[in-house]
Amino acid sequence: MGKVKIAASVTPNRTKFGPLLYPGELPRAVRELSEFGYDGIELSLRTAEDTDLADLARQLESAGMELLSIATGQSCIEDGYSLFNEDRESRAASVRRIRDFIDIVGPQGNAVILGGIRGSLTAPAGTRERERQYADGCAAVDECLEYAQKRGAILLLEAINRYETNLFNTVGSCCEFAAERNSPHLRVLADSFHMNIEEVSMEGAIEAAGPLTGVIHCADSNRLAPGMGHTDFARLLEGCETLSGLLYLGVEVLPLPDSRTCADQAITTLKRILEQER
Ligand code: LER
Ligand code: MN
Repeated sequence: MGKVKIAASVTPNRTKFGPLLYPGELPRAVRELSEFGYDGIELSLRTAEDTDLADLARQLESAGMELLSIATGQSCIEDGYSLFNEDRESRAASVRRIRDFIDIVGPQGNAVILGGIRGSLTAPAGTRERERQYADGCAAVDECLEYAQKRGAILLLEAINRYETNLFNTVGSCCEFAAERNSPHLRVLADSFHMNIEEVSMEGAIEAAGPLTGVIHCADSNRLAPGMGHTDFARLLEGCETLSGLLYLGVEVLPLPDSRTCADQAITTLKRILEQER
């Protein structure tokens, strides 16, 4: 594969979800990220109406950047919608949101992330209700996948740590789910912040996922920009250029001390590592 792309997670919204750069300042995000050499953005949205997407496309084009994916967790955080919700209407609303996002990125073959929008299993463990809830959730994900296949988008199932959800905590569990579907439209998102909590070996998890690895979210151990904590990114990203399914490396970090400092620090760290690998 060619050069590995680098994207930053941004949002037009002032959302409760913390690890996003330039919240509420999209035009500034595009300007500054292109100045630092980012290839694109991962756009975190609550709904498809959150921002003027035609205007954003124009800004990105003139900055030489791409909309590489849409992140979807705000539907759960802000509205309480989730794909594995026991409530049928909540599941249906989640699927509608995902379909809207697929319509935006599908024509370019780009991605929609299934992260926090999965929700959690809430029915008591070991009961028929719990089994039913899991099956209904899987059916909702499959509905999204079927639509992604039709429209050309890629779905990314993200491994998220146990303190946020009880579903798909490890990269391996996401791979298992994806392997059962065996679709080129479903890949796995490996986030270093979550892997640091859940995996025996972070680089081992990525190596085992191999071509199923669609995106790696790069946040340091403290969820700050790579280089601001103690995660060994050189080790984590060794060989990432050979991952045939890798769409980009994502910078999904807390904007501390501020977005500009993080954006600069993250890409400087990641580019230094990628260049050393060549
Ligand atoms: C989203 O990419 C993420 O990493 C999660 O923390 C969302 O719950
Ligand atoms: Mn993430």
